[in-house]
Amino acid sequence: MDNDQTSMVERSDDGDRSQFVVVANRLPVRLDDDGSWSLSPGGLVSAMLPVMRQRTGAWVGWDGTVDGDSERFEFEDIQLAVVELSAADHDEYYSGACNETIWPLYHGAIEAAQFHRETWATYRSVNQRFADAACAELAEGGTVWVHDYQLQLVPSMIREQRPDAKIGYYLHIPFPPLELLSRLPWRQQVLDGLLGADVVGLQTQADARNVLSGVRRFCKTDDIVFAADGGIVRAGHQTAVVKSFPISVDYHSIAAEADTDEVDIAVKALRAEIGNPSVVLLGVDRLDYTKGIDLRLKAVRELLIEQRLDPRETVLIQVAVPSREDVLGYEDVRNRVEQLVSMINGDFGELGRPIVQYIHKGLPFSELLVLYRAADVLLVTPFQDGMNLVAKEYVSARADNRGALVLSEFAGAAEELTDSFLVNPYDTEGLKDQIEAAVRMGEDEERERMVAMREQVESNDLAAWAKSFLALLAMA
Ligand code: GDG
Repeated sequence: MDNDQTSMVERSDDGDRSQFVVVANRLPVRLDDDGSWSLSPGGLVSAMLPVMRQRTGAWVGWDGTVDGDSERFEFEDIQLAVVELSAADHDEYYSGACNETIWPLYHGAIEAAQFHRETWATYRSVNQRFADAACAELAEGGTVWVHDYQLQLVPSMIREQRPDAKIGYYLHIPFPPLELLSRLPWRQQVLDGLLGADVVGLQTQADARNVLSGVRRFCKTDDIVFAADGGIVRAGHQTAVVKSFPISVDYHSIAAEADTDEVDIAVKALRAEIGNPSVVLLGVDRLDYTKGIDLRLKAVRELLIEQRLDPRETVLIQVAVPSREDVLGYEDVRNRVEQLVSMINGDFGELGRPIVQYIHKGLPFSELLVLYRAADVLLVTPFQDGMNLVAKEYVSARADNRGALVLSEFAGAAEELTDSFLVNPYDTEGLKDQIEAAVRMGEDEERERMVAMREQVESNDLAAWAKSFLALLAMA
């Protein structure tokens, strides 16, 4: 991580307050049943924890408990400041406004988005509490970095209280095009909320353009300048830079961790355990309807039916991490996925030898690395996805330059990983063709594609992402 950033992230003499504060819905840790804290899974934590480990500062967020009474505490030298949620906040802000309104709308409305004035009122009030907690942590003239779709109103709420602060905002999911954004009754509030930041970061250039189109259509501004990867908005005394910063992974640490004798031994043992098939396909996702898990199972099933994949030589490992089980749409996708798993195994498996090895739980990251190294083809087929870090982790882990990536055009990663097998996940025939092409390609092509993708991720890794965002924010 860049050393010249450290001056602005030192813990200050300003009482207990910090020069660098991250604000996200969730803290990087969760409370386990036995009362201990462990890392909470998901893309935002995977990305931000290494960034925080390189600096001193505070992280403001919810600890995952409802009606809890956690206080401020320290984890791996990070000051954690807890924002409490009541049962009503959880239902209305988290399950309701965040995950039944914004999440589906911003992911292309593949599930119907719900619009309820009551849940939106709670979204506002909870955002205000996060903003207040952030201001309480932030030292005079400090930098605050607000994250993700749960906290879109927080930048302007901080700006109101703390004109001295440098405020950054980063959205981890896609930002919708005008025709979808327009449906949101609170679209102007959201955009005004974001424009409280000095820098508004998005995953892709398309997302940055969508924000600017929304601002042009719905906000009062003095001036908007458009550039290739974003633009600048001026309104009154406030200037916001809106720009794409494709998020990434810690390439070198993943590459090193995946390239050891222990991992080699574990990979051989795993492949032997599943019957040494010639083709190992892999999916790793939160069990979310945006990820297209059902779609890839359907494609694999048809390839087996059409004898384009040999059931004696094919295994698909699907890790589906439980997620948001009480939110609308999640039980349905779980049912669809599990029905397809049963159909494939029932029709094509043998006793003791299922085709789909389905794991409905989170695994330690060290085990994910073994899966990444063991898989001939990774299937990443979301209908819509901000970036998809799993794709970049897989590429980083393949120090052997082997393996292939089937990647949805609608994942942010598709803007960068152009040597993958790109697919339109809505096109089942196209998806089947690309899976088959990835399975059948020769070794030279496999190496060529993997080397190119690894170079891409190596030169645009997580450190580069954080550095470029914070450098621009420092100039604000
Ligand atoms: C959001 C956006 C965007 C997964 N299973 C296990 C596990 N994981 C880790 C992976 C990866 C992360 O979770 C998943 O990240 P993704 O990017 O694939 O997806 P989301 O959780 O939806 O993340 C996404 C991201 O934010 C970052 O901006 O890319 O578009 O939706 O790091 O390794 N980790 C462990 N066990 C598991 O079983 N330990």
